[in-house]
Amino acid sequence: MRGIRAGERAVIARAITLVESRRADHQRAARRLVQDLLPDTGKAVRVGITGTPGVGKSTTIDALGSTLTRQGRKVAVLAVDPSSTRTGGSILADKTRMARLSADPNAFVRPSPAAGTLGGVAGKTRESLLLLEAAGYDAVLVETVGTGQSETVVADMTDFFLVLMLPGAGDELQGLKKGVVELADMIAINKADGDNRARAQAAAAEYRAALHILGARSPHWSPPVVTYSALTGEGIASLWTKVLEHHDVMSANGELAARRRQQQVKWMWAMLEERILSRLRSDPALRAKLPRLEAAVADGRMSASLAVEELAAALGI
Ligand SMILES: Nc1nc2c(ncn2[C@@H]2O[C@H](COP(=O)(O)OP(=O)(O)OP(=O)(O)O)[C@@H](O)[C@H]2O)c(=O)[nH]1
Ligand SMILES: [Mg+2]
Repeated sequence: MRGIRAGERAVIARAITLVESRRADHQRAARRLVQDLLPDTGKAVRVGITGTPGVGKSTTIDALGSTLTRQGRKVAVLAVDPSSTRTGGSILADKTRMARLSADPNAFVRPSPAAGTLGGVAGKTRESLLLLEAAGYDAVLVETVGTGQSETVVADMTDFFLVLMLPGAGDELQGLKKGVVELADMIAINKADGDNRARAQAAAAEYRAALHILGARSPHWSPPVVTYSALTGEGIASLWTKVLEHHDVMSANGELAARRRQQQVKWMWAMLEERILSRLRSDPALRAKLPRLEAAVADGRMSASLAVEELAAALGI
């Protein structure tokens, strides 16, 4: 615990490995560790970053993170990607895409926990986030691929949700359809360089109009739409200015604290539901009845509600 508070990287890495382990004794130890460190958590700015593959998430995090460490801040990068595997080529690619940050002593880059359920992966990422806060990281950036559900779980563990977009037609509506824009605290259009500048501006105007129609999520914050280039670094610093502006406003009016409280309780319920569900699925009384009832419901011989009634009676609930 002392090693974590002192920010020793090797100790932090080992603690995260403990959090990610599936072994029961490791999980017990991890729970104790997180609980003990809880008073030291909560001090980082937590930022979720999403966008379709190739939008430039890794390049953006590398550029943004390096800007922050140059200012003397400590930056941690986590990821939520339930499809990833630890040995996969994508992580190797990410390390090279985040070349500067990976070699930066004031940055800590951790790939997504190995494949599992989205809930499981997200839970581990949350606990790693708390460890990194206790270790003194000022900013935690959580990256996720743009695949619907994982965006919601990352929005639910961060203070600020940054949605990256590409300049170009069609892309705009795609984002709107997925409902991601409704989660956004800011939309940033990347690759606004070279020939893309004008198209990026046009896309920004479209998003501004769309956001205007959607209405703001908070009475105190209208999500800005900005353009930047992760490649040249133009506009990178002002991305962070917006994040801090949001942090100041939301801290002052109490919304940040309220959001975190809600997130914590929601997380508790999500874990409880997952636990109860897995207990239910392995219940012998349920397993004995399930094949027959499932077949009857599938064939249309039995109504779903009657089947549930019979299962619930067998379980005594
Ligand atoms: N022109 C230009 N290219 C960029 C910019 N940012 C990223 N790229 C390029 O876009 C490609 C994808 O960038 P990544 O950072 O790997 O994108 P990603 O969103 O992390 O992609 P996945 O991890 O596959 O989801 C790379 O070839 C980058 O060099 C930019 O601002 N301008
Ligand atoms: Mg990437």
